[in-house]
Amino acid sequence: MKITLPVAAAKLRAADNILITAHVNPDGDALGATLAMLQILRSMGKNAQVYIDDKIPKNFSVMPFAEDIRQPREDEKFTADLLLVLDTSTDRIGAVKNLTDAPILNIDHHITNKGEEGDLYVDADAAATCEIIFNLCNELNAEISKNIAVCLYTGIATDTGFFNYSNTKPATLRAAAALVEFGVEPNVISEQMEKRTLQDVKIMSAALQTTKLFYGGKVVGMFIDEKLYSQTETTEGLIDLIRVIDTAEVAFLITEKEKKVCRVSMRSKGVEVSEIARLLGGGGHVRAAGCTLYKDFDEAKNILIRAIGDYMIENGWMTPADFEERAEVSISDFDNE
Ligand SMILES: [Mn+2]
Repeated sequence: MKITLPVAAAKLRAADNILITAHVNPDGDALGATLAMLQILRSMGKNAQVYIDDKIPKNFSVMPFAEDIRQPREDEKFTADLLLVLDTSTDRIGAVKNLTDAPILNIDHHITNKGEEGDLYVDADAAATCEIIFNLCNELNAEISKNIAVCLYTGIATDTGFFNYSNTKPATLRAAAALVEFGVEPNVISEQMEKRTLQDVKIMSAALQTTKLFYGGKVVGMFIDEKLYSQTETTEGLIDLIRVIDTAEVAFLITEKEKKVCRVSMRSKGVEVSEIARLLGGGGHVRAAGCTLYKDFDEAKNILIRAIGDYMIENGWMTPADFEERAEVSISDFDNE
């Protein structure tokens, strides 16, 4: 059921033991929101704990209280009277589901979240879940410490591509400005998030070599197979290297995380990739979305490219001539020019 922000705040006030979680494959917004809520709820005298069913990418492990995040063990239980699910619908929290049967409070900014389970506060105009949590602080009369501000700023900055994407609204920048007044140093956060090992920079180069154009260049894709994935610390930011290609309306990154588990990220300049992701069992935002295909890598690639093409032709984003032009052009084809 959909609820308002004041009702969400009342539910948090009424609970004493709160389990906080976010989606698997956590990003800066998921971690910023959970770690900010951990501090806010503890400052209100609550017993709060963050569980995430995944490992925490190295760049985010510098966030305040990141060391407090637990990964659920098999058969583990957590006594809670509220399960707070942030930055995702309730079906992407992995084994955290098994930790408790507590009622669910879901706070999210994904347009595809329909609130199938528990109480949902969703604001699809918010650039990040962290922007919603910033507003929730007002509802809760919670003081924003520097550590809380750092978490919230990191989430807003990473979900907006450091205030580059179309989800950056006046309210987003006002929230960010307030967080800087609470002590955030934007350059420090940028440096932490941009940091890469030499190995990862080399992986970027290898990943770029896999780039291919489809449908007359309207779609561009990058392909990380299991071998390449096993050498990389993070695939964060890889899609940004190709979404800038001038002809591309849609950019995608497909990563074979293990056999028959292929993670897809999509970005667009306007095409509703949230719809394409939804058709493939995922979700997200209009211009940034993703899904997981439980297929062999080659089959997953074909399904994805076909689904993007079908959606774009049905919705007027490409002509039949573009669609016919399935010939792939690869960056490596230009190597010896
Ligand atoms: Mn988010």
